[in-house]
Amino acid sequence: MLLNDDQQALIAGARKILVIQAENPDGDSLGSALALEEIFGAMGKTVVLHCPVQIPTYLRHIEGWDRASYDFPTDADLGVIVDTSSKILLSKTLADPVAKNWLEHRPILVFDHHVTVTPDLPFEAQYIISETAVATGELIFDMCQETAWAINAAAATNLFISIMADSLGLTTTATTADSFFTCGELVKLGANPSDIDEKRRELMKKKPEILKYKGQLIERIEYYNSGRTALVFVSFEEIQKYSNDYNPTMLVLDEMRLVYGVDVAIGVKTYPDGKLTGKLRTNIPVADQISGYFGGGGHLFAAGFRVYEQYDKWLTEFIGMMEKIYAEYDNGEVVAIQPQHLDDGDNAAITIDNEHLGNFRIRKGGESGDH
Ligand SMILES: [Mn+2]
Repeated sequence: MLLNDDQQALIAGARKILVIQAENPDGDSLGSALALEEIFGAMGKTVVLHCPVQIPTYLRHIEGWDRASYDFPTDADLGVIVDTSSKILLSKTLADPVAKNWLEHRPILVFDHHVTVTPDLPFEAQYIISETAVATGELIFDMCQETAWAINAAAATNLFISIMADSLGLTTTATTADSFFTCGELVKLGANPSDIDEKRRELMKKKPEILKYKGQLIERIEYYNSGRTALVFVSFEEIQKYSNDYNPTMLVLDEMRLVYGVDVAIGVKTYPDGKLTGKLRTNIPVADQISGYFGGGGHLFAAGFRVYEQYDKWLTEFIGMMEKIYAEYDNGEVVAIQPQHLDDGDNAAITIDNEHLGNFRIRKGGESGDH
């Protein structure tokens, strides 16, 4: 059984349940939280959704995203954390003494999947972690099957969204036949894939001037390190002009990674106060290492940082550092675990062998980049 008798009794006996997402909300965590809102709600419970950060714009096609709130009500009698088992991703919530105290004194269930690091929440919690589910949404579906919890059309839609998000449309290596089966069942229960994708595409639409600007950015992409590094620079004037409509770097960054020979794509922005931010997408597992050098953080294939440095000076340092990183990578000196998905919202447990990082300055816990 996924949930033992005690855990089922905890849920059955709860009057009000607080569903908690970590500070890297993605389609899986949001879909799972909204699905639990429906599932527990149908059992007659009051369900409240907490997320310590704003739901990113790209997820706002998901109906109900705005119900995830910064608020941390303390009158719930059970907490359910979705899609994370690590304290680092709950640091914002834990920084609030009231929330921390609540978490330390209430029963907490954690629903998660594919965790390759040891769960380390600094309070008592019962972990229900699937080794096989491609998404927390798939685990929740399996729980529903076991416990005969009803899945209404809204819950089916949200679970479908969560599985599609983490499996990148059922294409990642962690996707199984069961993931496909689950999605089929969810469609039977009322998830409408074309309707879901139509809403997503509607949200992705851009103004004509943004597409024109994208063309300019593509023309300005620079290649360094024998074509292995693709870089695009965005000035503050452009940030002011366009970023309300679209994050300039995200217009081209993923496509820069899809160029023959490119291992590392970076978008760099500068600000009048001397701040410089870098957003990284890579094809080799070094993004975290690069951002770490500049005091940032992130994951193996997606990371970000911010520094206060003059652009030309920074660029020289960056290109030189990339030479070293490529040399080390080519020598097999970087040891990495394959992540389960690649977007910024990735909470896949990722480790890099620090012994092999050589002279690089690793300053963890910094900014994980702009959005
Ligand atoms: Mn997930």
